[in-house]
Parts: sequence; C-alpha cells; structure tokens
Amino acid sequence: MKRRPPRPFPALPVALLLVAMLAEFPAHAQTATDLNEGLCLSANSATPGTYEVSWRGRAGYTYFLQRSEDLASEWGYFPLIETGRDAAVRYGFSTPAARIFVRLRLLETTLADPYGTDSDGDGLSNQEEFGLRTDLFALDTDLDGLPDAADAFPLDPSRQSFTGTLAVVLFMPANALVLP
Ligand SMILES: [Ca+2]
Ligand SMILES: [Ca+2]
Repeated sequence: MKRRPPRPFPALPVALLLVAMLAEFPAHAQTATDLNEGLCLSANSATPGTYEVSWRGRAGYTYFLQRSEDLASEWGYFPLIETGRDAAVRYGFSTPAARIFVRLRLLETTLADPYGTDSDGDGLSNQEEFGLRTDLFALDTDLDGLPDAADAFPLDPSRQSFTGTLAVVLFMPANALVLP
C-alpha cells in the first residue's frame, strides 16, 4: 500500500470527524484497484492522536468506515456514509486511543437516502444505528435473539428486554370442559 506523507490538519474530536474533503488524486495516489480501495491511515506526527484516513471512492459505490482500537472487540462505525465519486475521500479525526485501525465496508450500489435507509432491514435507519452504535448490517447486533429495533440493550447479550408490545390471545378450545 502506498502511503501519503502526513500533512497537518486540525485536531478534531471523534464526534466531530465529519470533515470531509473531496479532491482529485494526484498521479501517485492509490486507485480503486488497490487492496481495500487504496485505504490509507496516516498519523499526524506534529499532533499526537490525530489522523487522516483516505481512500478512492468509486462512482456507484457506497462506503461505510469502521474503526477498532484493538482488533479484538467489535468494529465500530464512524458516523458517516460516503457515496463514491471516482475521487479521493479524506477525513481527519482525533482519538485518545493508543492505537487505531480502520477498514471499509461497501455496497456496490448507491443509496438515494444513505442515512435514512435501513440497510439490514431491522427497523432502524442507518442514522439511528449510528446513534445506538449497533451494526448497520446485522439484524441482531448482540446475537441475543432480539432484533436491534426491539432490544432495549442491543449491545449487551446478557440483558434481554423486549421494547415492543406482546400480543397475547386467549381462546377456549372447542373440546374444552368448563368447570363450575
Ligand atoms: Ca438497520
Ligand atoms: Ca439483540
């Protein structure tokens, strides 16, 4: 993977990482045929804890950027969805984590309403799943049997609390013997 030299950029808290810059790649930059869309993560040595992530966004593709601090726990999402435009996509962010890893998930299509779309059909929009920190591509993020939209604790499989309404219908069997 070819790496771009670190460039200074303003330190931003993770919650405000939505500072996207679209620019045409110079000739030496990564291309979509590179591994993982030419995804690069560069640390800003001048400002510890600040990074720039970039990749080649292909037209007709939709990108979701994920992060992990240790590769052992679940991957989380940056709260952004990027529609490829055959151009570079760059984001700057800061984090207090000692290490940070990033990866892309992509759809080979574009979405008319990326944030309003429910990508996994669990009843929650992508925007709502960003807020809940659930997986945009899993009906049941914590695998406890309750879909994310009905799970009061969608990230904790040890706590099962149904948030919907249970419909209970009582009926009398045709051969029932009614006692006095
Ligand atoms: Ca969803
Ligand atoms: Ca669940």
